[in-house]
Amino acid sequence: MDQFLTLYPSCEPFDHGFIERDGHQIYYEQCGNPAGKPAVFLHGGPGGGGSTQVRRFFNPEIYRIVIFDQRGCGRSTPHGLLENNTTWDLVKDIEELKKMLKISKWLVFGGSWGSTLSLAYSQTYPNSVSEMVLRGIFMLREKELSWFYQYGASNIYPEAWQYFLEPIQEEDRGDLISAYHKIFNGVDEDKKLKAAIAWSRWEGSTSSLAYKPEMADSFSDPKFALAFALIENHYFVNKGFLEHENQLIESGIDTIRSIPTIIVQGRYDMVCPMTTAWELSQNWPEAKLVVAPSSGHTAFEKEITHELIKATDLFGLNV
Ligand code: STX
Repeated sequence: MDQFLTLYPSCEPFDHGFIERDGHQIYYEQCGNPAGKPAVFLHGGPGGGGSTQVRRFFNPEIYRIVIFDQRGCGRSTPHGLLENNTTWDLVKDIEELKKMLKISKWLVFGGSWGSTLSLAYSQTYPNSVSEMVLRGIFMLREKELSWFYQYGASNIYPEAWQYFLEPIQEEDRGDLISAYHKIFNGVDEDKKLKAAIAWSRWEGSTSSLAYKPEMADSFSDPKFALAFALIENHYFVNKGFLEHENQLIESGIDTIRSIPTIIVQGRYDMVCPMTTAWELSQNWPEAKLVVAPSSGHTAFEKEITHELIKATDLFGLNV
């Protein structure tokens, strides 16, 4: 590929605000064309928050872009709050936001945990979704959590892994998600913060195909790391609050089969290995799977950005 599509120019929100639910103030913003095609961006983690960069995956002349920070993270408050914070709470928030903005259907765009949430949302409210663009597919199944937090990715990034192991005592390393959970629910705030940074930095160190120190550093920011680590760990200990682990990838597919969907997956995604995207597409051949042949996890890999923008441009032709 010679010519890559790149991010659209930066744009400023024409509207922003908060919705209040169950003790959470949930931040949202709208950018682009107020009369354009509605799209909602679902960020990753869970606990990652939105950013000004993610607006740029959409043509601002075509799209009315809605971005919101999921409960407890980003600009939503209280920061890191885990009460009333489940997949199904977030699904309801999305639908509530859509109703409040008087949108009848929207394109749903989500990567990583955002892809999980996109499937949970679309399977709950199939009539609310016009199209989907999904990236770096993550279904929170045991084998996926174990690959990233116990044994797998550890073999590819041993030096980053060493740092991830550091806060956990030798005898507790047989179940690292639980060991971190104990620290996050303990009373030692200093230990909690150090562990949150180690947890978060692991993901920042493994998200791009070529290690980017600035990405590892940005994930180590204490405020970001605390919400990111606590919320991710809370969702993972609870297995995504799913009834069974194949709920979204198998039994739920019939509900959304006819929604036009493009799945973009990096071949060398170390956070969410390609098997999951492959299994999803085997169960859902109507969705188009696009493999970025030399990319890792993040949406900001050159090939992945290209494919995502190609997808939003294509769906942007649908009115
Ligand atoms: N978490 C994968 C995920 O959803 C296991 C994710 N990884 N990085 C992110 O999200 C952000 C870029 C949003 C921080």
